[in-house]
Order: sequence, then C-alpha cells, then structure tokens
Amino acid sequence: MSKSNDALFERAQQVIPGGVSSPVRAFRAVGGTPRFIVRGEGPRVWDAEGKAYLDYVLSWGPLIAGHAHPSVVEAVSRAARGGLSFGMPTEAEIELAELIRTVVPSLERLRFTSSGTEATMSALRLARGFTGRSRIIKFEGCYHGHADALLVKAGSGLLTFGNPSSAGVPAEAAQHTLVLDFNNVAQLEETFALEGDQIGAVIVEAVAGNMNLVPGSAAFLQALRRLCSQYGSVLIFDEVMTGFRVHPGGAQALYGITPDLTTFGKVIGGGMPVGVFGGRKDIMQCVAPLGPVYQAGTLSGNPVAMAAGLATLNLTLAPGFHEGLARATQRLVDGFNAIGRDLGGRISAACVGSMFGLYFSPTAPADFAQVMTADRDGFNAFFHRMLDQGVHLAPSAFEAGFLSSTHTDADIDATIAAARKALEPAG
Ligand code: HOZ
Repeated sequence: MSKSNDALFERAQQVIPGGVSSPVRAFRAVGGTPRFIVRGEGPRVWDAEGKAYLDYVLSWGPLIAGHAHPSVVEAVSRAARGGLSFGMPTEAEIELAELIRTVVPSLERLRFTSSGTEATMSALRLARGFTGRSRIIKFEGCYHGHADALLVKAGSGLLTFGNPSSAGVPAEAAQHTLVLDFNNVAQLEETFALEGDQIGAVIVEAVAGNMNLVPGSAAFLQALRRLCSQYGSVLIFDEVMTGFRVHPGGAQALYGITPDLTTFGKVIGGGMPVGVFGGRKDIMQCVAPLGPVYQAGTLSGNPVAMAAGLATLNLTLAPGFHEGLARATQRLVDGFNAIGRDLGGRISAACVGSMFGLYFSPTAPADFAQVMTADRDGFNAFFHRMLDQGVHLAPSAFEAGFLSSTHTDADIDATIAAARKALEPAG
C-alpha cells in the first residue's frame, strides 16, 4: 500500500529537523508538503503516492544523463560488488582524474572530496596556505556550500529563507570574508586598489546558480582574472553547478577564462556524493602529503562514486551530447519567454547550456538587487500549480533549473503547456 507524502513528512519531522536532510527540500518557502521520492528514471521521479513528475531539479544538477541511466547503474553495481569503500587508493581515481583533466585542462592536479562544500572549503584553505593571506572575497548571492567562512550573504537555502548569513558562525570565522556585489566591476577594482595585496582568494560562481540563474558578465569575469593575476590572489571558480553543464569544459571554457583553482561537486560523481578541487600544479603541491596544507577524507575517491562519475562523464563525451542538451534547454526557455510576452512580462527566462533560470520578473536579472525584485508569491503559487500537473521545479524562486539528455521535446512542450495553464487566468 502506498504511503502519503503528508504522513511521511509528519513522521520525518519527528526525527529529522524540519523533516529533511537539507533545508530547501522542506518546501518552507513555497509551502505545502515535500514529495517523498521512491524512484527516478530518465527525466521523471515518482513519489510515495505513485504520482510521476517531470524533474527539473535533477538532484540539483548532477543527473545530466537523467535518473538511473542504465550504463551508470551498471557501472555502480559492478563497482559495489567489488567493495564499497577501502580508504586506500584505487585505479578508478586515477582514471576519473585523468578524464577530468582532459576535459578541463586547468586542473593540472586535482583531489577528490565527498561533497562540493568540502571542495570549496579545501580550495580556500589551500589558497590561504599558498598565499599566506587570510582575506577572501565572495559575492552576494553566490553560494559555495556551508563552510563557516562562506556563509555570509550567501544564496541558495539562506536566500530562500531570507537569512543570508547563518547563526552559529563566529564573527572571527567570517571576519576575513569580504562580500562584494556580483557583476560590479568598479567595486571590485576599488577593493583591489585598496587591499589587493591582502587578498588570498576570490571565489565566484561564474554563472551564479544559487540566486536563480545570473551569468557573470564578460567584463566582470575578465576583471576577476586580471586583478587576481596583478595582485597575486588565487582565483577560484566554483563550478559545482556549471561544471560539465554550461559547456563540456565548464564555465571557464565557455568564457575562455582560466582560474587558478576550480571546485566541482556532485556532477563528478554522476549524482553520488563527490567533489573535486584542483588547478595549478604549483598551488596543488601545497596540499598534504606534498605540502603543509592539510586536507583528507576516508570516503574521498570512493570506488562506487568514481565508477558513477566515470560512466556519467563518458556519456557526456558522446558527440552532440551538449549541443542536444543546450538546444532542448533553449526550447524550454523560448516557451517560457513566449508565455511571459503574452502575459505582459509576468515571467521571463534564460539559460546557459543546460542550466536555466525562470524569473518572476519581466527581464532576466543581472545582479543580486534585480534578483530580489522577483514576485515570490507569484512563483510559489506557480510552483504548486506545476506540481499538481506533474512538473517538479526547485521549491524556491532562487534556485536554477536543470535539464537532462533524457528530457524529450514532448516533455518540454508538456512543461510549457503546463506553465501556460498555471499562469493564465482561468477563463
Ligand atoms: N543548496 C542546494 C542547492 N543549491 C540544495 C541542496 C539539497 O537540498 O540537496
């Protein structure tokens, strides 16, 4: 007998804070009951009540080949039969590292972690260890996981709940974090002119995906590279969302800007818990055991996760894979924009590769202030009308959406039709 989402949510709240293992999933921003998922296949997930949804969350990005792709499942099963974890090196780590470096050559050396949070936390420690400088720059609305120094004016769940800095972070832990405006070149230049020689690292989502989707402008990204080089600061691209998505070689390949360090997350593991930080060899050689910057993890390079990552990344290397995804995403965005035009600018949409933003504002935002003008109540009502029609978007007006290679044109057209129905006045 199927269980209801309501009953599961009630039971979950008796044992897990908010009933969820990560806050945005609790539907607090949009209201109502989260769907408890029992399985996924291709572009769809099914909830505990047996209802199917076209999924545009895709585990927050990594399922670029859709849910339970047969070759990924096969690779994972084979690896699992050989042992779940060793805490000792395996050849699969070398294979995946080599493959990543082939696709993203700026990762001259790289190390696996178990999550994107660990990757960004480690990259920052490394940048500080390498430069001997404590101060870092991040940008308002960008989210880099939940390490203390980065939970300042952050996006994603913090923005969703309107509390962009977390309690429990001692002032001392964040005192070296400078928060600047995303896409503001003049402010960046002024800051570097004043204290560039104290800045150890600048971390950025080149395409911000945690305040909805906001691409960095060419001028902004070029200024980041120029100033970091000029002042000897380490430029870190957080490609947890953009990696292998906005372009096969990530945002750095799309924009032609080479960061010093890069972080990747779950996409590297095809949805399994994995992260990576890597980059310039001279910087990476400061990591233990070669250098003095400590970083470790028993589950890092986990053999099952490596197998999933290898299988997934190999799928993305098929000719035309990214072009097909980008074309499909553009079809979805064009459909949303047509609705927006018909409804006097009620919504708009944009995409970069297979990441998209759906905005409850007449035009796509270019910075954090514009993001905040979104009609949140409008989004929340829309979210539920889409859910009722079997389309699962991220439960927040401030998260980007994702497509997989298994979303067909028919799926996309059905999504656009559902959106029109959800937005048009009943008549
Ligand atoms: N903060 C994540 C997306 N930006 C969501 C994590 C999750 O709930 O899985």
